[in-house]
Amino acid sequence: MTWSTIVEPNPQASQYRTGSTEPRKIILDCDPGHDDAVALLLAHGNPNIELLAVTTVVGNQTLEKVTRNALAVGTIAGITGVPFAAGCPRPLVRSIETAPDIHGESGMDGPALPESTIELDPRHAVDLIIDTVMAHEPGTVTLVPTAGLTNIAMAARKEPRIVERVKEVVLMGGGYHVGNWSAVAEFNIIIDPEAAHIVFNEKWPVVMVGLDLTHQALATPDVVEKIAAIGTTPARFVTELMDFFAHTYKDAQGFDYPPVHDPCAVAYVIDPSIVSTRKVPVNIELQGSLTLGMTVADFRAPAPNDCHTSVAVDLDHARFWDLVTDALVRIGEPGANAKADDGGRHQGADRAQGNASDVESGHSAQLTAGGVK
Ligand SMILES: [Ca+2]
Repeated sequence: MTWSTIVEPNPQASQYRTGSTEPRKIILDCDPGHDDAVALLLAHGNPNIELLAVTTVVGNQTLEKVTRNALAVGTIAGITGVPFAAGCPRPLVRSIETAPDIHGESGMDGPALPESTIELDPRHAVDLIIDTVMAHEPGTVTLVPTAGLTNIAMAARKEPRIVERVKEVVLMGGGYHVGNWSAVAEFNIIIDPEAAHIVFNEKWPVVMVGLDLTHQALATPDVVEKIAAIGTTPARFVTELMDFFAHTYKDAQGFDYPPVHDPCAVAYVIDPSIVSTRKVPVNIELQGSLTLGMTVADFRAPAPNDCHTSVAVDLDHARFWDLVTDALVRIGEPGANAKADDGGRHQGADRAQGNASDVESGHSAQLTAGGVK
């Protein structure tokens, strides 16, 4: 990998999805969260995604903390004109369960976080989701939940018409052969299994980007080096996130390199050839004393014709990380919107500042290595 391929937008990563030149409209429902932060940066920085809204829900940490973190990431990325709204402060039925062993007490420990320059939308996230879906043409909005499914389930119950209007739900959660919060259950599902049950049983297309897939999305040293070489504030933020994430994943789950789950769902929306899937019925275990929250996938026979669920199987690791680095290059140095607590800006960040306006004006394809070299 040469230096120029590190810092130039990757042409392959920028290819539009087959058969469509329109960016995919998404709502990112998240609980930042180290990997949620990368998902948000990928969604913002990729030209094939139109980010309609960012909503938060209790998960990795309390609603208050993950909402603050989401606003901080949006500030670092220089996101403007996208509503951010806070949603449900607890699961539908269960008590709150957070993940400080993985994400720290703040929910996004590691980097210093800036004061947010983004004002929170006054609407509840559930209402923002409903308003956004209903305001767009049917079949044009994709929901991308990367957290517990409380907000999405509530939205489907409050306004059932969204179910037939949503293009698909591409969620990070579950796993058909592996768990992480129990032997068979994944965190986002087990923290609110009733909500997951609602989401998986509504008849919208559901793509489950689970641990089987996301455990392939390891932030290996070569990946982190490429991101560090970009030299901007957002890129440095990601390397600091990955540094913390690597330590907790090593200590808590024995990973040599951390799996960066959430951006895999965004990557699927950008280019499904990076994330292969298989159609299979999936349902959520709600009664099992050992298996609560298990995403039970029935692989016994060819999927029935009315099967509306599929699971992610294989990740193209290189192209996935190319998408992430490409998005960071395009984001460039948001400048005034990213005053980090440390007060000091990386030299490369200053040199990259010219790129941000190109991205804003939609001419991101003109970005060259000169901006950051
Ligand atoms: Ca998450």
